[in-house]
Amino acid sequence: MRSRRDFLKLSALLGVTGLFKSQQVLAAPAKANKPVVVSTWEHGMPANEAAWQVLSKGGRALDAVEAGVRVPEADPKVRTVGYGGYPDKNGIVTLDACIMDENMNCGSVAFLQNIKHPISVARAVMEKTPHVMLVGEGAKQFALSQGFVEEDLLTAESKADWLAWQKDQQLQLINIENHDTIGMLALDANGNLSGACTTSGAAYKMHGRVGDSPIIGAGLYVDNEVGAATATGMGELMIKTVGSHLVVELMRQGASPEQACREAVERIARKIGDYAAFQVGFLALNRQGQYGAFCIQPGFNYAVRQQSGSQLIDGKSLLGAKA
Ligand code: SD4
Repeated sequence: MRSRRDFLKLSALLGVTGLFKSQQVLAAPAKANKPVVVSTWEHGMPANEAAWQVLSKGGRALDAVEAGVRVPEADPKVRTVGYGGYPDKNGIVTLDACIMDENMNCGSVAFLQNIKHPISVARAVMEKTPHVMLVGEGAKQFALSQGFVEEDLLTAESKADWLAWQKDQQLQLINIENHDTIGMLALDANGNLSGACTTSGAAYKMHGRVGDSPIIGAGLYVDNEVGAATATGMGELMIKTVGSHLVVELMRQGASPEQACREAVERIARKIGDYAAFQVGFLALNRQGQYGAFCIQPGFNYAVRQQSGSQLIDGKSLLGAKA
């Protein structure tokens, strides 16, 4: 067995004691801004309030993000999350969601139909199965076995829009007029991070299409030593760049949340030729409770709730005046 002296000698040889120290600073910030919750788009405002109910009482970030994103999931006026979300090209609402906690536990559902709260099914996958991801009919069967009920999620408004769209069958690409996924990140009073992401995906997508939102690393990533990130917009671009994981790794290397989001957007712009035709927005929160965002097109905003109150902030963008 190695003695403490051997360990110290080895550490000195490798020059790693400094590294350990800097990781400790990241893992246990003395004066973090906590609790705090951030989420994508204007519908993040009421969602954050639900999360704040948990966080302000000293509750766990995981419970906060689940409670938060359930608000737009249940709101038929939010047309790209949960109940009332735009259907796919066949007129079927299919939902994607994932959740991740401070211990690297995560759960995900994709292509889920007729269940209003995919985020809670994702949490059940995380907590009650040995798996990370369930899809389609299997995910639904699992949800039913857990007491979730089957519901029709296609509202009269979404059905009418789909029927109108069917006349010209123009595939809607995700741009600034057509997006709304909610990604939410929270840091609780104990200094722990969690995140959740839930969506009905791209409107009138191909039947069976799954975006980034249920893919751990693409639509959401949490590393309690560093920070958390989530994404909204054209999911194919986030999958190709494993965008949310990239943002967290950039923060690990010292980037601020906004710098990390910007670098991830610039990576997309460097690698993907037609990036300017799409919207992508990243939102990040680090272990110190600092947050930031960056997107391709102007128009992306995010909601913040902390002790000092709530705010809706315009994200800086690559193609906008604020870049
Ligand atoms: C997707 N990223 O399915 C989702 C859609 C989205 O804001 O974010 N809309 O590609």
